[in-house]
Amino acid sequence: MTDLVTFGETMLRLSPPRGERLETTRELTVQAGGAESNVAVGAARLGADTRWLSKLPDSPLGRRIVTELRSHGVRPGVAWADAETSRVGTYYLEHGGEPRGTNVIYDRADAAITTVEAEELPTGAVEDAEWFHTTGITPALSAAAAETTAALLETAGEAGTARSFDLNYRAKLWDPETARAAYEDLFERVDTLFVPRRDAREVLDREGNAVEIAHGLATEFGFDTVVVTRGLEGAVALHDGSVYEQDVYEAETFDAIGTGDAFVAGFVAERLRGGDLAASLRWGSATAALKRTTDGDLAVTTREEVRDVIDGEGGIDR
Ligand code: KDG
Repeated sequence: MTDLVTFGETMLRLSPPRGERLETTRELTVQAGGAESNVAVGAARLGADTRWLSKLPDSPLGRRIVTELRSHGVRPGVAWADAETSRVGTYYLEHGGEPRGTNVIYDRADAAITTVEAEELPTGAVEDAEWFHTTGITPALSAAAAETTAALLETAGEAGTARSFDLNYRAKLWDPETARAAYEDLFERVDTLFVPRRDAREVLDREGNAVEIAHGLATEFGFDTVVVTRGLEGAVALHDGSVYEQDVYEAETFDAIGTGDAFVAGFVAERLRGGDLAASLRWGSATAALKRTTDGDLAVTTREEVRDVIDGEGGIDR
């Protein structure tokens, strides 16, 4: 049985060196990036047997993504599309620096995943997993991607596979009202919700502090667990009526993209090993801290490094 299956779009991330502008750079670093594959890589590196489902063109660019994810131990379950008529989504990332923010430009319209159907993904992948994870980015991509997300969550529920969903609201993909309606349609099929406090307030229209938000969402939609992330203020989780708080582990931030996915990866990996809520939050937070120290979307780390962060044992290893 697979430990974790994720589903979503993986793009090529193209970024100029730090301090250079997209307008003038001659150099772009190419890396794989996409919320659900970021989670898959993070969890695989922490020992979970992980599969990632997606749709890509059968082209050098599509295969480039698969090769990179596979190198981290993720098992791909890809519906291959015709290279002539489909494309890989890309995103450009221009690193910021005070006083200029980091800028993401998507070039992903009509990417292969926008035509995905549940039937073309490997049979039994979700039923054969202990945990299924996807995010609120996927239903924003197209009606077909939204339907497939709902179908996979439904199948997972019927099979007794635990289901998690990270809200991951992306303002460049849709507006808050449309997003909220789509999320609320999916919520009844979700066991564990990850939601940034800001999105809970601005997109889900929730009021109050993180604990109140978690209580409200759990009561209304019947989630088993709600994890509200609060950036540098840490995370709050509500599970079985108990509240758990987790601080952020200090980290020098080199690249913040993918921090939320690293948190989910650490949390789910530890849950799958039988860790309780408090331990899983520690793993999430420590994996997220390690992610921030490295370039790219992926949490390229190890169990030992995560344990060292939790035990407060950083420094020079020689
Ligand atoms: O969470 C990180 C993601 O935002 C990044 O990997 C790109 O999936 C991505 C998206 O759609 O923004």
